[in-house]
Amino acid sequence: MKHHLHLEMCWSVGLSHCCLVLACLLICAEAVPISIDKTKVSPPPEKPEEKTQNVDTGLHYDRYLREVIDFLEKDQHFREKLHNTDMEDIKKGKLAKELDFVSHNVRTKLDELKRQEVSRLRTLIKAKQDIEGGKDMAIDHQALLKQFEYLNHMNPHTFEVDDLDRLIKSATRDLENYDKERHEEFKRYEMMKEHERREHLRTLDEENRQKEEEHYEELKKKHADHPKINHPGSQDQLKEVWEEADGLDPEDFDPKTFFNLHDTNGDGYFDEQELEALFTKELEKLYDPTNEEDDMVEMEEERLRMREHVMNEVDINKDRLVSLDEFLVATKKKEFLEPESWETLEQNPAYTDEELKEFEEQLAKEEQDLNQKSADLQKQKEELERQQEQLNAQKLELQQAVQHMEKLKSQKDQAPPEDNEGGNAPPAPPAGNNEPLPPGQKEEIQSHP
Ligand SMILES: [Ca+2]
Ligand SMILES: [Ca+2]
Repeated sequence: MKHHLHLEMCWSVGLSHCCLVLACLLICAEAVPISIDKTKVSPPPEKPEEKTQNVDTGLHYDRYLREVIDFLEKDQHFREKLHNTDMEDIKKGKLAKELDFVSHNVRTKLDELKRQEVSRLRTLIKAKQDIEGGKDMAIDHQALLKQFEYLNHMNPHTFEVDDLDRLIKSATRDLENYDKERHEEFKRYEMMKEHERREHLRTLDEENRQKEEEHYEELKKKHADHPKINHPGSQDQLKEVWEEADGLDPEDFDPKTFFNLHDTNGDGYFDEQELEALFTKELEKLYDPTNEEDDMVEMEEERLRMREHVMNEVDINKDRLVSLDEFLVATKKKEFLEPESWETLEQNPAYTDEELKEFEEQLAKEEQDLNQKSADLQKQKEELERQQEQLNAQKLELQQAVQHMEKLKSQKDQAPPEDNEGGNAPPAPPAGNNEPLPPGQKEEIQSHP
């Protein structure tokens, strides 16, 4: 859940970036009608000053953007907007706001596009390594150019290592920030959890508070009681995966075979997901979703910690991928063969007392602001009620006046005829059922036996 939320958050940041680029592109293509085939939206014409401006803005977005536009065009609401929006509105960013209305289905597809973008960046890394490894001749430049055609306006003939470096750097920076945000989010999650626990304790009487505290300590103990956790990325840990997940004989353990088995997409690298998948066995020793004491949000944080630790140790060139060479080098190190014990999440508190204090103060301040707002609203409400009362009083007065007038009128109507002496008013009709029948009828009834 948390994880999902976070993805959405990241996505919306990415999306707004896209919108900016989208708006820029559309502005640059001002002479072209909006309803043109979007595959023909080409990067802005090459101008010397633009070339330098473009250097650091992450060119991979151009292609990504084109696909995003294609998908957005499939969304009924957005398509209508796109065709009915004029240039001024686009410049003012009104179109960007419409993205909030893009249907969920389209967003999921956009998430998929984002993943594809990451995969394309992986290809770039490989191309760069091939060039550096002197395998330049083996690269099919035309095929690569086709896949990364957005590079064309920058360098029409070949990929230079510099071009690739820039793209790789921007991608790894994004991913690093993503990890950092996840840690921050987790920290806030843990502080909120502790805060709520303390708040709950405050509502209890002495006896229940003690019971609750004992229960809490018990759960902590229960959670801490687990089979030995292998050091992530160590021989012991990988051997356990080899034996239990792969069903192979531990005697036959071979790093190269292991690498190929778990390079699930077969691209010759362990990426972050492939590494994280290796820790599932260890994490199952620590976390069971059916246990009250095991928090699955914490499990995912532990998985992230493990992956970061291994990446840090093994990824020598810091491209966030583990090549077979890097992996084999790591398997010869002392840390692989005789690792220290792994300190789990609980042994490394997510926050300090000071940070918790600050967090709680911030919460208190927010609550105070809310209370202030609520007090203001209460005042407004009271004022409205007062006005309402006044209105009601006026209404009552009016009703009474009307009643009074009606009473006067009916008194006037029921007044005796002599009061009308000399007037033109017709005589009042006789009351009751004594109204005389028309002469003919009267006689008919009377003549009846
Ligand atoms: Ca792989
Ligand atoms: Ca690497």
